[in-house]
Amino acid sequence: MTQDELKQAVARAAVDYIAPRLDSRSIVGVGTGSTANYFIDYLAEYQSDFDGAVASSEATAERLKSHGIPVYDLNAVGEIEFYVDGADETNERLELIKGGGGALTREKIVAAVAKTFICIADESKKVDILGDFPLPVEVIPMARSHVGREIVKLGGDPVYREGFTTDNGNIIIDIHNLDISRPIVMEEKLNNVVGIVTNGLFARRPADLLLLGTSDGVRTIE
Ligand code: ABF
Repeated sequence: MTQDELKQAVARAAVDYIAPRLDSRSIVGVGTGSTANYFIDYLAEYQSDFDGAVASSEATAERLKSHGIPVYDLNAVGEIEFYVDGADETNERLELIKGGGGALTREKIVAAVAKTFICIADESKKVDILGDFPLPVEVIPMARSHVGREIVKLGGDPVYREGFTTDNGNIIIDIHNLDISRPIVMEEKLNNVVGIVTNGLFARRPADLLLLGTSDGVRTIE
């Protein structure tokens, strides 16, 4: 199977998992990226079975609306039962690196609100130790140099993502060669750097369920 077919398989598996658990008041949190896009397309088949969605990016909001799925502001909804999103890397404990697409801040907010966070990923994303994928951090533009220096103190190599502005009007720095052998500790250290809005480690709040696309089928890990 191609990587794209694996993404489609996990997106389909996520819809199969949540569809029977939705009712007319349910709000679904929806992530960003190519795997999440397949999820949106399959979720649209069930749009009469739930109320609407909260989107983790402008791009996702547009795609949901193009299918006729109502998109709500997070502040206008009560509970989010499920948040479904992809990842750039996952380890066995379902701690993740996210933010390759630059939507990490809104993704982390929706994940924090959701009762169940379902991560959908093809097997290329599964690693023993996080960190081969450069860790994205969203940064207030005026703090760029300061944050870069703090990242060097933490042992990483900061690389400014040229020509990219987040949905929140900020910049992204990708951290290369960072030791993420203790993901929660590193997430908290980065949380303490003034000027970083959000870092792409999802370890304090990992996924609850991972649907991993492999050539032998979709593996469920919890
Ligand atoms: C988002 O999309 C991310 O946080 C991650 O950066 C990315 C994964 O992309 P894809 O599904 O296209 O591989 O979920």
